[in-house]
Amino acid sequence: MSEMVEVKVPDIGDFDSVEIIEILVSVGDQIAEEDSLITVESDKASMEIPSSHAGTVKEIKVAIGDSIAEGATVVVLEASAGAAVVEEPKKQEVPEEQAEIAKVETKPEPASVVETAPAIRPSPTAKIDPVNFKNAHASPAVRKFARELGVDLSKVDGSGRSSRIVKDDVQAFVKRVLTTGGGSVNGGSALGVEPMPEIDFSQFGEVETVALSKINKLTGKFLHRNWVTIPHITQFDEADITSLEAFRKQLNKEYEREGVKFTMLSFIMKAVAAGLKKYPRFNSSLEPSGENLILKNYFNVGVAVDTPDGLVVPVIRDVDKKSLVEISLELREISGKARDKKLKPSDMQGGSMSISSLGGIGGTKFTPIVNAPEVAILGVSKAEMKPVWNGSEFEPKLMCPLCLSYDHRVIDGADGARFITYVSGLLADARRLLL
Ligand code: CAO
Repeated sequence: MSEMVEVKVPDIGDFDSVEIIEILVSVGDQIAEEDSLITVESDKASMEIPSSHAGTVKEIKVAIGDSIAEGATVVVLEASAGAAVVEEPKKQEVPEEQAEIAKVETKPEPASVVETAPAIRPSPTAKIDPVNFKNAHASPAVRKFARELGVDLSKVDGSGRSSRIVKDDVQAFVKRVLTTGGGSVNGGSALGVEPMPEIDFSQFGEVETVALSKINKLTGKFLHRNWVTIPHITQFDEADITSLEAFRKQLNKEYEREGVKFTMLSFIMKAVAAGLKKYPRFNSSLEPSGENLILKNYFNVGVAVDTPDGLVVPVIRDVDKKSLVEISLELREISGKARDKKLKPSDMQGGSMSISSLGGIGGTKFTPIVNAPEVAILGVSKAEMKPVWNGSEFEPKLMCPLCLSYDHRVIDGADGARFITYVSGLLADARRLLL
């Protein structure tokens, strides 16, 4: 007759208690002796607690976040017939991070961790950076799983506690790569480029290491993805905003007492919303399968805001329906929220197209990166007085540089030129913005 066995935490070395960060089995699972049950983490290392018996999991006695010590019951098993019932748990060595990686391999690891990956290897040139892989926040079981699939864990976003990478994250990453045709499950190495060398810059002079902010790291990943996966074109133009600037100044005087300040950006947002109405492909997203285009009937404009922690892009909704006063007030409110770190994730979702305005800072032109899943972004640089030929003489005009980057899979060059010409035409004749 089968017997119920309580599997307990073995001797875990120097630790009084360790925290459970992952539960690797479910009630009803059939497990073999030595199969991992949970992952625990100390301040030095993470390790898996194996089962002392084979059998069926009947009850799980612990939860993620529990602190447990030697002798605590982890699961209750119905031991398989004939399985030896061992009363004393086996001693579990606490591995260092390096040892932990080696331990999960079934055969000795060669110099580069990538060489053991057998399953999905879409690119023969694909390489996993062993240092980044080692530093990823994931349990040994997840590392093993990732290595089997050839996934570079440093490219995977973790959804577990403290951004820990769990098995589902690895599966979602592989699925995404396969459906978007990203080429390689270990990211940009499908491009066949060499990894960046690690250089000790202190050999050249004094240096300081500064941690990137969370926003820096997140935007860095998204921008990198968008830069390498979207075929970008940037189309330039200059809008004559001479009369618009005069109108803006007049409005600012009129609305001073009401506390409303109009910047050029509010007008540009209105012009972009009008451009999206006229050229609906600019207000779309490409399905990840590449089969369909999703056209949107809302006109929400994202605005890149420079904050001390990095770049964020809050979205102002229904710009087509809002007045310039409403847009100006909302722009001030949302950029203030961005700088005070008060934006919610939903404030940054649902954009039709984004605007990145560096007009208040300077520079003549730049090539903004499309904020996917949007398909276009308008860059705005600093307006300058320039002599413009009117057919008989040069006239001084305030010219505002516009830089339209778009996804060439969705938008043809001719439409890119039409869109930017339309937007700069609207800005040149402010009355048309009211239409
Ligand atoms: N040409 C000339 N002057 C301009 C201008 C332009 N295109 N755009 C703005 N200005 C002026 C404004 O009128 C204002 O001057 P006054 O005070 O005399 O009226 C001044 O520059 C400062 O404007 P602002 O930058 O504070 O306000 P804004 O509405 O133009 O922009 C915001 C708001 C949030 C977009 C901006 O503050 C910001 O963060 N910009 C940086 C965005 C960024 O980092 N983009 C790069 C992303 S990488 O693609």
